[in-house]
Parts: sequence; structure tokens; C-alpha cells
Amino acid sequence: MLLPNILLTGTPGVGKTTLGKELASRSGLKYINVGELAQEGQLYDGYDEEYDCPILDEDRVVDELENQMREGGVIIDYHGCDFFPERWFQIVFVLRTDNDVLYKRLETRGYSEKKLQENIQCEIFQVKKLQENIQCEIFQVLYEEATASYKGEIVHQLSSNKPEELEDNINQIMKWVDQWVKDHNS
Ligand code: DAT
Repeated sequence: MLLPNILLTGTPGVGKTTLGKELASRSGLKYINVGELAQEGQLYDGYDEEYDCPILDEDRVVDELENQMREGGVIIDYHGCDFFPERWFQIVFVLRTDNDVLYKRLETRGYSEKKLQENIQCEIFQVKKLQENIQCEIFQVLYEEATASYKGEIVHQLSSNKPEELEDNINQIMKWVDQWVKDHNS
């Protein structure tokens, strides 16, 4: 059976992981968090002294994922999207969150990560990074990166402020997946 690949992107904290995992459990598609994949495989290329975190080795990430992406049925979660091959994805969702909501989420996450001392992805650890992520959302950096990297008609923005919106987004994507599967397997 042919299955689509879905990209979930957006600024850290917008809800990619929450949506991706829930979508995977309801649709049966496979969820892959690129940050975790890089951490597990140490897919890094050097170290960013300014941000005190390792630099993603984009080529190795792409190599690592290639076979699974070719098979299809994968949901990719990452706060970047310009280094993935365009042919990988049949649809791209850019999650968006209002600044005040996002600020609170990142602040809460920053505190808990500090407490746990598990500096996994270095996305939002420092105050500086928190502010940059807010700026990133204000200037729609990920939306622009997505529209520059993929055909406009497959890129969709999803509002991700409230639990009801999460539910709406899941339902909307599930419908799209069902239709895609019907269209490509008959
Ligand atoms: P990301 O993977 O984009 O970094 P996440 O899935 O870890 O984001 O979500 C960050 C926090 O926000 C987490 O505590 C769950 C919460 N959250 C996600 N989507 C939400 C929504 N639509 N409404 C309310 N809270 C949400």
C-alpha cells in the first residue's frame, strides 16, 4: 500500500511533537523526531560555541532517513526544513502559535529542562534562545523556509494555540491522509 510522508515544521514549542505523536497513533503512520534521531545517532558536525550545542549534520540525517522516506508513511518533526529533499513530502504543515502563548510554553519548558539538566536539543535552553525563537515565530521564519523549499500548494499553516485546535488539526490531517490513501491505492 502506498502511504504519504508528512512534514511537521515550525518554531520550537508550537506543538509539532504533540501533534505528530497523536497523529501517528491514530493513523498508523510512523513518527520520527529529527532532533531525537540526531541525538541517538550522534548525527552532528561540530559544535556551536555561541549556543553551546552541537550542530546538526544535515547530510547524515538525510542519509539516515532516505530508505524509510522512500517507503512512505512517515511523519517528520523538525524545526527546520530546507535540507530535506523536496521529493520526500506529499504535504507540509507549518504550525503557528501566538507570541504570548508560545512565550509561556517555552519559558515553562526552559525551566523544566534546566531542572532536569537534560540539555537534549539545545533549542530553547538559554534566555537568548528563547527570545530568538519568539522572533523566529514573529517573522514567520519557518513558514518562509517551507514555502521557499516546497511547492506552495502543499504547504499549509495550522494554528496551534489551544487543545481544541490540536484536535481540529488532527482531524483535518486524518481526513487528508484517508483521501490520499484512497486516491493512490485504487
Ligand atoms: P514542539 O515539538 O513544536 O517543540 P511540543 O509538542 O513539545 O512542541 O509542545 C510544546 C508544549 O505545548 C507542550 O507542553 C504541549 C503544548 N501544546 C502543544 N500543542 C498544543 C495546543 N494545540 N494547545 C495547547 N497546548 C499545546
